[in-house]
Amino acid sequence: MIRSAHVDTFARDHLPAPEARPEFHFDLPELQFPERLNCASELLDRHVIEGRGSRRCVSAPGGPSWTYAELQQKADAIAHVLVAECGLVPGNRVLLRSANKPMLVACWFAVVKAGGIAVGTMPMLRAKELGQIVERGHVTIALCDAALGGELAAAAAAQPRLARIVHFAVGHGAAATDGLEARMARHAGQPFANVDTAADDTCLFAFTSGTTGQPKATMHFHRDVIASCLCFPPHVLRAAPDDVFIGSPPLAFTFGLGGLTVFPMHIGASTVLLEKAGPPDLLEAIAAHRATVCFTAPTSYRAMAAGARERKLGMRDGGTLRKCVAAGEALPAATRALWKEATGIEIIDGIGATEMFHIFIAADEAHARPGATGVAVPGYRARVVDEDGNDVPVGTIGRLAVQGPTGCRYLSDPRQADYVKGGWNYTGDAYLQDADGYFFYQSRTDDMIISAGYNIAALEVEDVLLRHEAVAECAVVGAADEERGQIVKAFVVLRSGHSADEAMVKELQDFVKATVAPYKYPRAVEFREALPRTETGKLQRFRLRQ
Ligand code: 3UK
Repeated sequence: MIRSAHVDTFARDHLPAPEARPEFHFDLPELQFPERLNCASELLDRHVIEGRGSRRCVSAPGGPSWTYAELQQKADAIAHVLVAECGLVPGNRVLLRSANKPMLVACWFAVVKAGGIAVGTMPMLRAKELGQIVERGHVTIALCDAALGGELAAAAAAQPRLARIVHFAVGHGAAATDGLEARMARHAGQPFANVDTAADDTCLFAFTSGTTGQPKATMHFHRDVIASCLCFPPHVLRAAPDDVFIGSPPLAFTFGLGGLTVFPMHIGASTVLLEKAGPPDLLEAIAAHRATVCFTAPTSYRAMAAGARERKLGMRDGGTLRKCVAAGEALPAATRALWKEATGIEIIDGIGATEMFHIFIAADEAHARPGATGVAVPGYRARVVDEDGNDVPVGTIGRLAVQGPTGCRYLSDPRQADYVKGGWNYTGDAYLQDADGYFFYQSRTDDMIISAGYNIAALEVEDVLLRHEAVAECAVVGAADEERGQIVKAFVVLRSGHSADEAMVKELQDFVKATVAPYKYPRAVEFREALPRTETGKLQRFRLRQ
């Protein structure tokens, strides 16, 4: 066994048992890793050593703009604070609490450099959820934006384990002398020697965004982070060092950590972090920062389309934007078409998962097919299988199973056995594969609607509804029905200027019947002001079903 650098062995002690782990594959020649690897050295220090220290690395509107060398200095100073003042030893968990901003990136690197385990948390979480994370992850130290200190303080009051909280962006006054920046100043200019971690030492816990309730902690190694950088980014995204990345997912979500920090930094590119990244903010920031690569959710592209056209954001129209990645939920063909019209850009759809760290099935611009997610990303393999794990015939709906250089490791959780079976990772998605090998998303395995014996994919009905001019957003679920078992029920958010009345219900039902097989039409339509979403932008269908 490889010698771990972890003095605190909590993570290693709570890995899934060997027989419960997925199989890992390192077939690509570039996926051969040395025994010792600290991913911060690869992503940050390497650029400074190789003479790229003066390149722009991370910036924020109205906030700082740091080069690689500057980020390294900040991260090194924070690493010294963690070790010398907070008593961190390798393997300790450090909770990070902040909106997306450069200081959060510096804190993440500090933890990883020091051999700690970074535990990202979504800014919207409250004391109760933060407490669960502290408890499950045995978290002892936190670095927290002062603006978000209240809920964490409340969590800490109930969790004596969390003994050290250091705040940043405290502002002036007495409290500031205790703040992270004042502490960093005491270590300014002292390089930090990264802890010589094993490639299979855990460097982060990512909590699943949980559309169903109880969060699970996934564990990722230093090696996993770099492996992810070597699959989707070079083979599908193909961004370049001059690209400027931007987007909306929180860095506590691996979609955001990859797309907005780890991927750009792996190639020496730069990233723009937004504290607020709703569609209007993101549009504005793309223009202001001349961003070229965007990572956000399908709904966000839909909401930005009109504005993107007006502002001429696409390269076709003289703007800078050239690559757009959508993930987190299925990309409706209607949204792909709308964005292409508005910007000239073919969206790169990709399915990823917290358990897998990042995207494992995708298609680049040249290979995109409406309605399909894509094919297995080089480095990964994917199959559609039945209940027993056998391949189903082409064109048949089944369960998606994947393997690659990354995979699911829940921190001591019996649900490991639900996600990993026979060495394969089961994402919980129903897919079909066509004769060309393309994977078509159908639904979560638990939200296929079965109505009077018909299998109806919610996504297909949503895609039709989204093509109606009155529909801003929609969600389709199965509602219990005595006669049919389930009926198709649509929750619809109308665009302004349309009235939520019986005539509209009829119009939308007729519209669906006229576009797809009539048995798929929503027998129930309910109008809403907004749809329930997680902080990662994922629709909470279970809340609509209740
Ligand atoms: C769904 C998609 C259809 C799917 C994620 C990119 O979403 C991410 O991670 P989560 O753990 O959720 C995983 C689940 O979300 N999903 C994600 N992308 C797609 N469904 N088409 C897609 N393109 O149900 C999957 O099992 O929150 C996405 C990168 C990193 C991530 N963590």
